[in-house]
Amino acid sequence: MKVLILGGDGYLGWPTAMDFAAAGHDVTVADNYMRRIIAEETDSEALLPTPTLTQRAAKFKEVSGHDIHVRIGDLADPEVMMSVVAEAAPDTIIHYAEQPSAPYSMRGFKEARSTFKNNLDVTFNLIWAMIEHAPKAHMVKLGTMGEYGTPNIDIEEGWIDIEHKGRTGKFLFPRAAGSLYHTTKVLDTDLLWFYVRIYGLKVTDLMQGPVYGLSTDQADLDPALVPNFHYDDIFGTVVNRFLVQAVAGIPLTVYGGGGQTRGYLNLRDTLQCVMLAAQNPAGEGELKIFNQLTETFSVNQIADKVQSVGNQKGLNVEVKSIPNPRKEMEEHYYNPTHSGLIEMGLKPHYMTDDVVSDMLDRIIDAKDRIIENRIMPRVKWK
Ligand code: USQ
Repeated sequence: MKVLILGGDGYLGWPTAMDFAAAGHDVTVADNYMRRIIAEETDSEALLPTPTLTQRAAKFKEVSGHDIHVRIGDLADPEVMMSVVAEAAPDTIIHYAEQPSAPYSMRGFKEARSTFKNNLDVTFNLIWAMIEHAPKAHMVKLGTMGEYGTPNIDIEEGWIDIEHKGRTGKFLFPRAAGSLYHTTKVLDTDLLWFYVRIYGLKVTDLMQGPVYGLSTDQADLDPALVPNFHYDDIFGTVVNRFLVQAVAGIPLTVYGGGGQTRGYLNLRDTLQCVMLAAQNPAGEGELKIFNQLTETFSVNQIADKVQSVGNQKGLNVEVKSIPNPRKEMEEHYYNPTHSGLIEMGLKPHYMTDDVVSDMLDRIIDAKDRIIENRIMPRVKWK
């Protein structure tokens, strides 16, 4: 396949690029370094050094023999998007090119506006670039489980059959996101569904939960290929944050009651899911939706797991509830269906003690790089 990866510099984008290239696909990545710029502005740089995309692609070629073509440009600019899609002439387009931080999107007007503009503009430009230059291509779009929020009913995979006054119909599952970032993904889904219905585009929308991990087959080939591993309050996801806190000797920052439950997955499983989605494309005029997670945990369960494995390694891990900076339910029902990707062949890597222990070992090696004032939450939901 000719594969174009938008947002190829990200935590997921870069490992995905290596994974597809290693599998023999012809890979182009595009990115405007928005995350790097925000990380610098907010003092939220990743734990381990991440060379530029061009440098990482050169290192990957050296150690694996595979090429990754790099385009640096702002995909929110329609001309850039049109030229990237026209030149790459892709069979598959993987769309990660969004501002992914919920806290950043809630920081103030400037941050909300830039998240809204970037995320919606990139999706809209991509839709039109496909219509004009790649109408037969399949888009694999990264959505989020956060689109659904935490409803008091089971969460289906994207669609729900509703019976109303004796008649039935199939609709997008109701969405109620908890941050502006998550809301941009709800809007993306509606936009995609419109263009799928009316223009016959082929789209798979992957509703993914929080990801953890820093190891993949390709990333492990050289330290320069490591994914951007964030532990700060802006880009760090909860499991990665707790691992770093355990190593730094900072009590694990459980927000509020800690009953907040989400569907988690290992970075290795993100790669499998995206590959499976690419290999099983949606048909013309079809919007396929999968819930991309492998197991559900509450924040307290994650804290207990990191504490228990950390203590076995002599880290003396403490857990401390702090006031919740977010507006979210701290006790709630949560039961998402997630059988679609398993049926396509996903073989999950669960969060076992060994997996947690290996991640802690990697972080212990980088302990000197941890900057403690990046850990406490700096953004409150107003
Ligand atoms: N949390 C804590 N302590 C922390 C950090 C987070 O208790 O130190 C809690 C949060 O309040 C939340 C849960 O952990 O209830 C998950 O938070 P998170 O920061 O790991 O994840 P979130 O902000 O929801 O966003 C992340 C990614 C986002 C992706 C999303 C999937 O940044 O790009 O879309 O996970 S999901 O959460 O399913 O919407």
